[in-house]
Amino acid sequence: MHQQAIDKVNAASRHPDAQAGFVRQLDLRIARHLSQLSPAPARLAEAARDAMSSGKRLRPYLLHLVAGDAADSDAVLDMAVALEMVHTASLIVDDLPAMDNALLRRGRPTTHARFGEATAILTAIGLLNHAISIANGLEGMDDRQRGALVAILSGVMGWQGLVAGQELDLNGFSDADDGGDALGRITRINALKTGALLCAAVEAGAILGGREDDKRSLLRRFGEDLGQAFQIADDLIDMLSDSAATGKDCRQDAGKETYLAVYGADEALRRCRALLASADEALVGAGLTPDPFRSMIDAIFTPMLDRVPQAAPKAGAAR
Ligand code: GRG
Repeated sequence: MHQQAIDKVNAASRHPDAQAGFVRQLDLRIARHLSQLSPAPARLAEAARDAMSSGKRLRPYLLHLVAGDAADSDAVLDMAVALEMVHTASLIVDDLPAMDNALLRRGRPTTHARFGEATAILTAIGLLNHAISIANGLEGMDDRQRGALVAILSGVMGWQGLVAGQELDLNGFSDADDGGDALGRITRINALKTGALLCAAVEAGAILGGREDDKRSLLRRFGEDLGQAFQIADDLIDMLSDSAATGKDCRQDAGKETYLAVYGADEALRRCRALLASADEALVGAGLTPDPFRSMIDAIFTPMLDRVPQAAPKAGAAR
């Protein structure tokens, strides 16, 4: 029933060869980690495997690229699995009836639709826990580096990351939160719910790849700009595309204060391109070879923006 949607999502991802090779390796590593869940109940393990079985793998690939010389190390692959587990847990929770109440994700029934709400919640908690234990067990580094990677993962899940972004996205800012004007509020929510995990991937890659400290702030700007651009593109397809094309429920943002809702589609597209140009500039400034990042960004953004039924500019046109 959902095969058509899966095929469309996979085709739309258009992984360039290098990215496809990494994703194959990553999927094997994910399968290895999820085959070691015993004595977890079989149904819970099946739900975890089902939830983790697809996706564009953007955060793992970012980590791999930023890690440079260490890109193919065991530590990078394991940390990539941990990041994807956190991301997948956040999608499972986001889809729950108490949140977006979505039935389709990654071209498949959402975890609660297939396994029930209770198992979906337990699967998400299990994945978060597993991610931390992977980071705790990383080999080939000193305790300080391992501690920093654990701190990145636990930080991005919590009060300063996904949990905070989701609360503000669903329930808005209270007077005590001081969200500022509409642009300030939108930027903050997007930074927390989307940018934080992309920044976590970039920062973890910088640690694992031994990138110099003086490059870190430019790399952070790269992650932040990419996160803002990604959320605007996601909002565009949520509003203007459909679930047959995206593999997930659309119109989830109706009534929310998004960049698209406040400024309109043309301005959202312009802003998305400007952010991608700024991200590219930061990457070059940080001294990283930009070509594989550009291929990745084109592969992710062009199909997203192409789904917008307007004269959507190509992602690369910003450079
Ligand atoms: C359980 C850690 C945890 C947090 C709970 C639910 C929640 C708080 C946060 C979710 C925030 C959220 C869903 C942000 C949207 C991020 C986003 C644009 C996701 C889509 O990412 P893609 O397109 O998805 O990379 P795939 O499926 O390709 O991996």
